[in-house]
Amino acid sequence: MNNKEVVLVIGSGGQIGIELLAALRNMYGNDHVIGADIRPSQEVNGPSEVFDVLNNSQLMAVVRKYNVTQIYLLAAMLSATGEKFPDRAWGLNMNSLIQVLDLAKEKHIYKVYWPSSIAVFGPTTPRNQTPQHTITEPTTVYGISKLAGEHWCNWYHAKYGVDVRSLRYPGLISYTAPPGGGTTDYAVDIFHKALSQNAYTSFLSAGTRLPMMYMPDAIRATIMLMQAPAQNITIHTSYNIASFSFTPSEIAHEIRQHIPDFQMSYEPDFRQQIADSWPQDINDEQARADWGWVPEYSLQAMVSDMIKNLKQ
Ligand code: VAH
Repeated sequence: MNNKEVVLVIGSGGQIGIELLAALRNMYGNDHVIGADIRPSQEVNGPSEVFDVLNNSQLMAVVRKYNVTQIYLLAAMLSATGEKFPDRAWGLNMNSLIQVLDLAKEKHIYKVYWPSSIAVFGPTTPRNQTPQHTITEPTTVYGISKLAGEHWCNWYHAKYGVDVRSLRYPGLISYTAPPGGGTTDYAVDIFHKALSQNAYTSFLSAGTRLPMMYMPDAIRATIMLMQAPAQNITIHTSYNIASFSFTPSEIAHEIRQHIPDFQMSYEPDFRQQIADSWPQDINDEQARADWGWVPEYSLQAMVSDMIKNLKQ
């Protein structure tokens, strides 16, 4: 491990950021990883900054203050919220990325991680075993911004040699952060409600199958990608990665193995249309071939771990 590495995690207070910050602090040492978010953080294991990633002078000041070498840019507005505030979603998701890519182009930093999403796919994309290269006609502002961002990453790599890497995360499930305005976040909220109320009303219909992943697998995939030798990276837009897919009725069945009298009901809302535009399962053979991706958690293991940790 190069002890001159200084990693800045922008969006360290979010669903991915909380866990990625902890994993990176374990890898590089607490003082070599700076947490940054627009809201103050409760996390005090290492240096942290509060600033708006869209304020370029503040971003530059933080990069200079700590001699940052890598940036993980996680700040984003997710799919459901983005449909309510399209201008803000586009502005945050796009301008933050361009500013960070420019820092790499100008050699202030040398490596960037930026998350994409299965939201780049749309209703015309093949829904099963969705390939790495396929039709991408997203129908949400969030998906449009993630698709545009992927092509910006590819352009900065081709034109300026910027080492920016990206994963198309499926719906992510974790117990360390509350649901955050995502269409897949029913799969997080369901655990909180099952334990507190023994019941949950799903905003997606019973048979809505979506690609999902347990956060520990997503964090491990992120670090595997960023640690891979640059010559192994053949995808400079964003890699498909997959773990398991399930429907609300299937996860309800798994929860009942732990909470037998758990009651599930269904009241689909505007998010049903978003979910119906996304794939049901993803082909991730390119990630497996290029940098050895293999998921570790099964649906059953995820449910068991979520309930165990939320009970604590
Ligand atoms: C969302 N959790 O629901 C995010 C994710 C695939 C979905 O990008 O918006």
